[in-house]
Amino acid sequence: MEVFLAQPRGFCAGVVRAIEIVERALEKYGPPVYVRHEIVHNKYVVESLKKKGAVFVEDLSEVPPKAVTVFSAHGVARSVEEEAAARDLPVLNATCPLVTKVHNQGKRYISKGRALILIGHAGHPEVEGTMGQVPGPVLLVQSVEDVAELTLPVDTPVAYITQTTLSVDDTRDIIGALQAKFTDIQGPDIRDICYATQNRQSAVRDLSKLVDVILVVGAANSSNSNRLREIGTEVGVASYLIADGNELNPDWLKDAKAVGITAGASAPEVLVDDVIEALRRIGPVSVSVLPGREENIEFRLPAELTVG
Ligand code: 2E4
Ligand code: SF4
Repeated sequence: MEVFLAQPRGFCAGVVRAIEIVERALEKYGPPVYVRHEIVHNKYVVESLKKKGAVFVEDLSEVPPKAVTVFSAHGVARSVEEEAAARDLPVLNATCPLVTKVHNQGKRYISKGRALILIGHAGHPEVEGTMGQVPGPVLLVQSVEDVAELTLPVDTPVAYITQTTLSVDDTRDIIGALQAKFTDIQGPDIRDICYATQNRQSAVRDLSKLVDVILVVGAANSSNSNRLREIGTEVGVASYLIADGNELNPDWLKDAKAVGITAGASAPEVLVDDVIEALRRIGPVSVSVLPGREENIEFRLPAELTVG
């Protein structure tokens, strides 16, 4: 069986930074370090950090007084920041800088008096964070159908922002529907969707041309990983989202000569290796990495973790 690995795949700069913030906080302050929400959506990452002394909570009420607290890469609402400040908790903010950029764009549009539309998935922590960061009402749209249902007068000055991990194609359609509906609309170009999301989506498209089956390594609650699986399915290749090699079902590979593997932005490369090992237990495999786009983006750590 031939195995092709998509390029790029796996960790993005925001995930590398978020995990490093927790690791450095553990080194600098000693365990326990509290993390609000999974630092990134991956069980393996979370369990590894738990072993080093990180404690994961969903609500700040679970954090004891004075405990070092990290906000996850997905960002938080202002109410969460305010609660941490009111309790005087020492906070390290691991929100990806590209998520923060969206928050800032949203705040700018609201300050200019525009009605704000967020394109994103209801209930996702990044969406909850973004909606809770902008000082004003936010209309959430998830589909072209949702745009048709917006009841704002069409000449209302509006602006849109997006979740960072959306399908580039679906988002282009939703933006198109918004632009067709509203006469005074502003928002970022589609190319402003996070670089890592775009690169992984175009890499899985390239991969799909060569393979009979696509395995996406990533967690079920990872938005960007789900989008990669969807793209595979949309172009007609049987595609499965799996956490690791244990979830590989040999039946999927019965007629497959070539298998493609990619990984979501929150999935570590050891899990890709684990899937390749699981394939080897089924039969001999030869692995090649596709040529793809090189990424050399790095984000700076918070200052308190780089000095002393
Ligand atoms: C923050 C923003 O948002 P998603 O569910 O894809 O998060 P995940 O933790 O899987 O990936 C990292 C990440 C975090 C991506 N964008
Ligand atoms: Fe940041 Fe993009 Fe990675 Fe999300 S996928 S953490 S926005 S770099």
